[in-house]
Amino acid sequence: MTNRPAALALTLLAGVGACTRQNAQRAAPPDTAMSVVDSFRTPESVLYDSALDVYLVSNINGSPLAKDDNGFISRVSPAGRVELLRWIDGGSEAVTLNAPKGMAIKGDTLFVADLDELRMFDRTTGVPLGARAVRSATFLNDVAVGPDGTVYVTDSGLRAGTSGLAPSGSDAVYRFDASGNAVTVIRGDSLGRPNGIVPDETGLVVVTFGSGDVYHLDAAGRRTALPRPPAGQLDGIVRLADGSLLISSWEDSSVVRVVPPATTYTAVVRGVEAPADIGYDTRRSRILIPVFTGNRVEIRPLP
Ligand SMILES: [Ca+2]
Ligand SMILES: [Ca+2]
Repeated sequence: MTNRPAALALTLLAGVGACTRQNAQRAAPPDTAMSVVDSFRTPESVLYDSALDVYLVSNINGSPLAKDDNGFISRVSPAGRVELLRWIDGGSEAVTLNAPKGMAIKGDTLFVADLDELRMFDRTTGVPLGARAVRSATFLNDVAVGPDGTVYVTDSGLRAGTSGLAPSGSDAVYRFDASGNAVTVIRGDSLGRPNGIVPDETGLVVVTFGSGDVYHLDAAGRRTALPRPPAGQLDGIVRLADGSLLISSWEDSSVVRVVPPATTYTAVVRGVEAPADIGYDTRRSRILIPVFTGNRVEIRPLP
């Protein structure tokens, strides 16, 4: 492994729905579907930092449960170039990063969910800024920042089982108080393995991996069911400027869109396996899809 900016193999697709990749080294037109192919290692999340105009990719590297301190975060340019594969690197002495998943930015701080800790880094330099422990958590998954600055994190409630992941019973959504302590918003096995979250004016919208549900949570932890996508194993959620929601589903390898108050979901991306915590490039209207089992990031224009 290297810390040098990595060369990029860009593969252009003939079209959004095309399956045949054509070998091409030339730069992609901005609206052409493309995939960034490089040395990602179990990428879980892509976050667009709109101020720095860069894509950040969290790499679990190994088991999603292992405290192996080999996780890393990559910087990718909107042109599809991996600028720094191991920008923040668990392999370095100064950084602890085990199985990084969801990310969020507040001010100059990048927050990263990492099993039972919320890690903080300088958004620009990647320098570590400490961590906040969530003692009862087993599988912290997504991070979001509310309009009042409150930082939230989900625990998907998973642990190692005899054949893969098994429920740990720790399903929860936490917020952090002014002292940085985790405070339970809601906790319990009925949460359905909460995964991606996106804030709104009154709380959060949560998507679940276990039950395939979408629900709203208010600050007091009250749940309101929202329309369910046609398929489950939900991972990432993004809200667009028009209020519509993009949600990724492992079950049918898709990203779907709903425009509330409408309740019907429309597929905007199909045929991308294991689409984990999606991001959105607001400048170019692109969906950024970490392919969890494919060690790559797909960049697709919003149709
Ligand atoms: Ca790891
Ligand atoms: Ca996730």
